[in-house]
Amino acid sequence: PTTDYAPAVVVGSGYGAAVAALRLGQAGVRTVVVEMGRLWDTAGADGKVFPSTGAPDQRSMWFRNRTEAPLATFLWLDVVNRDITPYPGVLDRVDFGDMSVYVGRGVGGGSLVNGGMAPTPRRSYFSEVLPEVDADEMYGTYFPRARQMLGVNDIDPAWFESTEWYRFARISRKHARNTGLRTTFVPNVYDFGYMKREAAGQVPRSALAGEVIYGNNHGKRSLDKSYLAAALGTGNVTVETLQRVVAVRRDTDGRYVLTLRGIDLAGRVVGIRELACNRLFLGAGSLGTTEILLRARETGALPDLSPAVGTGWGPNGNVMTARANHLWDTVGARQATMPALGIDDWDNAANPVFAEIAPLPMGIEHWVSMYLAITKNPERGTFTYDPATDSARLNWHISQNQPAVAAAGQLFDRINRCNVTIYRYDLFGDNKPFADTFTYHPLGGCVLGRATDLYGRAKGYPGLYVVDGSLVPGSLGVNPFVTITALAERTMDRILAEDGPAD
Ligand code: FAE
Repeated sequence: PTTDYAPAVVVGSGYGAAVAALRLGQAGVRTVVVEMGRLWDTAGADGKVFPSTGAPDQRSMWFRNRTEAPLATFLWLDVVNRDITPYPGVLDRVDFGDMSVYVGRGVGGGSLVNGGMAPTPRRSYFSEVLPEVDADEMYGTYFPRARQMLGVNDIDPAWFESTEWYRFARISRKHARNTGLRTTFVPNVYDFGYMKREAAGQVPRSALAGEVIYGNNHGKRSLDKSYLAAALGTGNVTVETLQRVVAVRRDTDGRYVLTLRGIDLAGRVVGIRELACNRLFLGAGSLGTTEILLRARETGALPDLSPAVGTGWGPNGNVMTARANHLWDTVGARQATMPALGIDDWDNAANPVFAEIAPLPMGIEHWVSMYLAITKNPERGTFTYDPATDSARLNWHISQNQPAVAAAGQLFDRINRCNVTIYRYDLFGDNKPFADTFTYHPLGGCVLGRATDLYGRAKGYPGLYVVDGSLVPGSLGVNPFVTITALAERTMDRILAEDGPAD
């Protein structure tokens, strides 16, 4: 294959990758971003870039014959999923036995499909998770920088109290208060000003039209509109799409050489090529980056990588659950898709839980209160390399999610007791009130200070960096993208100051 060259290459285009691309571009470094998904900027036959959650089509999922939405059923009926044609759609679900991981695919990574919730972790818990990172610097410089760059904004409390679109959240708040629990507003990167105009009928609807996990057509400041737009604006950054990194090695003059597999929209392989660089920034996410490095170590391509590569993975204690409300506690047929409120019981040392109040926008009154609980699950998974499939396998047993289910159970048993309500058993399959077999928050695999130094430099390989969620050791206590972004800002400051020119 022919070998191209760029001084710096960034793999992936999610949060860590987007920060790396912008800061490299601003420093004048010619940078190529390589993304396995497509660029989401062109409207389909329906005039929209993304399909709605209620009417998913080929654009919704990554090479599937049928959609695999997190809620399998409603009243035990499979009404949610649809048959589709395989296509490089925007949401992927990576299955590893007892654990499935939802990830975004496309220019912008997870920012294209996520709920936009942008909390900053409790400082005390951040310091517990990453004790070697200077918290003064993070909370004084990098968290504020990340929030500003990402366009984090707050909901207008007066509008929240009055709008039918957040009735579901107010009902859950009432039940939390009846239990003596505290709720808190959660900031978001969805433009709440735009959402207000949606409600007023002044602009096309997105969050108020059921759009979220298969992409938002309006209102959300995904990375393609923030960091990546700024990166392209430097004139030094280019993005190559539908190119998957399948191998990395180092040549004799110390450059990193990537093998890229290009596909077309039908998934056919259209080319294999090599791309060499002096500086390699891995931002392929917890699963992607860990797989790339684990494969490189185990196949002998980069044999001196740390034994810690592949360890320290966790699902951020994610558990979903749902409660059935009394007939008088209606949640509303109309629900905004962007969560705006959380039950914050993280300071309960005996049972810390942060539970976001999740919408279930079905266009009908269903009396369901749904939650994504983030718990402090100490269990960790490890990845092993499987030569037969040339991929990373996550070793995670269902029993490892028991601490998370127990913690969520303690909190929601209390809420049910105080409000004389019960769980819903029909939503997550197997008659289970808790969804404990998937996560939206994969974290770890190349943990900061273990697989890398304290700034994401891969141990043993100068010029090789990790910049994404694989650095975070499995748990954060809140939704992770603000932290991933802030850590990447910190890393890029240090690397650009200390590691010399890329050329
Ligand atoms: P990520 O955003 O996953 O980007 C990795 C990119 O690399 C992707 O675009 C991949 O396609 C690409 N890639 C992977 N492997 C390769 C390869 N071999 N070659 C080329 N490209 C590759 O990484 N977090 C929040 O903070 N708030 C929320 O409200 C929230 N809601 C979520 C809802 C859903 C449905 C999902 C799936 C996630 C949610 N998250 C949320 C999690 C958040 O999106 C996630 O933590 C970040 O996107 C992770 O950022 P990374 O930079 O690690």
